[in-house]
Amino acid sequence: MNAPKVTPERQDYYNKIDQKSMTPLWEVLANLVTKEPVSPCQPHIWKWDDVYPNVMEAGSLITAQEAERRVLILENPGMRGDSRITHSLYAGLQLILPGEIAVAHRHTASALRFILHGGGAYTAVDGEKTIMEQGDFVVTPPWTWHDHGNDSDEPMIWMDGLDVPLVNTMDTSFVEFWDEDSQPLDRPVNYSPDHYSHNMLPVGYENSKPYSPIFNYPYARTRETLEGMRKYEDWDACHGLKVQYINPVNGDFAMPTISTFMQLLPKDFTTTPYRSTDGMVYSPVEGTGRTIIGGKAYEWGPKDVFVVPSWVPHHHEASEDAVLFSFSDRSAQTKLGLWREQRGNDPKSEPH
Ligand code: 1HN
Repeated sequence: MNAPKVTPERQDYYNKIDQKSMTPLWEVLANLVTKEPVSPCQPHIWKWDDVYPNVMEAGSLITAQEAERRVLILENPGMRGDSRITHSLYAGLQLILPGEIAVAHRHTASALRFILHGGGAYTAVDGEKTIMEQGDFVVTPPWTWHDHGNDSDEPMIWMDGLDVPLVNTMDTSFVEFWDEDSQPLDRPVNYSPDHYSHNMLPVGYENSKPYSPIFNYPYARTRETLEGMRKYEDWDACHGLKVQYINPVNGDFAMPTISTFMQLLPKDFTTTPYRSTDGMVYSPVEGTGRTIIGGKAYEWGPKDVFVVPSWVPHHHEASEDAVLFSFSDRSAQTKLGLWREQRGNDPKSEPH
């Protein structure tokens, strides 16, 4: 549908109502309600070898304490200045050097950490500490106190993923700071995994919270899961072998707004084209390959980060056995009844 013709009388009328903070819907309707998603998000890859020296250089310019969080934002080239990697999500690379701490605070935004480099630093979440290793997926749910510290002897770098743009769209941002640098711990390390990560729950356990009681999903167990499942070779044409991280209490995603996944693609596997309404941020953990996004190839390897925008057809080609972590806002989209996907490139195939 084209917008109706703008006659001089109509223009005069538009100018008049403009003074009263009104505007005609028929002039903007086609841009407002589009036939399919139109995103300012662009496909992009940040190569580890390229970004790593810049992240390390920040370590000599500012302390974690002074910065509050020493992070380089991965800013989508289509939305420079907006602090976002997709339209709804934020991502950044955080550096914490040996002996440093990142002070305790809490906010309504949900956060994930995906550990890229180094090991042995900790995150404390609402009174419990977890030690983080490469490939671990760590959750900081909305409004939980969290601080980080590095008691190891090596720098640690992880990817932060947050729903800040989504939270800000809804004008629901709050932040609070703990009086001291670190929060007190009232449960021992491993309390949560010992209680909730073995397909069992204490009798009478109730979780009224909209997020998982587990806040570290260690890579060793994720990898073991994928390795167990690969024996059956029941590869999904679009995803190879892709699993989602869940809240063990109700099977939902680990957080209310952000979904996280891990995926195994065997050597020489080429997936069938696919698209979904959730723009997806990937970070390969093992192996090399390429992803063809909207017709252009993006070559990836371990610790790179790349982004596939909403509704852009893409497929993966693994050169070696590859393991890819990914996250998106699917958890929010499914709850709101918005999420759609389309498998294959048959134009007659209806999205569902
Ligand atoms: C935050 O709280 C952290 O806790 C990292 O490590 C990145 C980006 C935006 C807003 C809050 C953290 C963040 C953040």
